[in-house]
Amino acid sequence: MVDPDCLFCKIVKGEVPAEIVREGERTVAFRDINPQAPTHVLVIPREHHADATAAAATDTGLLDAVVREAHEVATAEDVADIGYRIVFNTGAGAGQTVFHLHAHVLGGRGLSWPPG
Ligand code: DGP
Repeated sequence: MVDPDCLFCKIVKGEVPAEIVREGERTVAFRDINPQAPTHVLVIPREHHADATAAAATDTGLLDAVVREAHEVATAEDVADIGYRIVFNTGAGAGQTVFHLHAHVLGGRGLSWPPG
């Protein structure tokens, strides 16, 4: 499914430009427009799902594909060995602003815990 009004669906279709780092059968990975770490890549499914909860309810294999791709991105960016973070902001209360499922892949600097 595609939502014609969704920003990330438009990136998948090439209607909105993005710095794409990897493309797979089910996923697209591109650099975040407002990076919070030296590596800050978003991994999204080609299909539109509002968030992780929605994706899990309809297609659990999709979350697996997104997480595996996030790891591939971290490896390609050379941050997998030192440690990186995969974040799914899920819901406005958790800071989600774009309602197309996306994994933030963050690395290349020390990452403190707990997150804000
Ligand atoms: P979240 O707050 O978890 O929904 O993260 C959305 C992220 O999407 C945020 O870190 C900024 C990024 N973003 C928003 N608009 C664009 C865009 O047009 N292009 C790219 N590359 N990233 C975007």
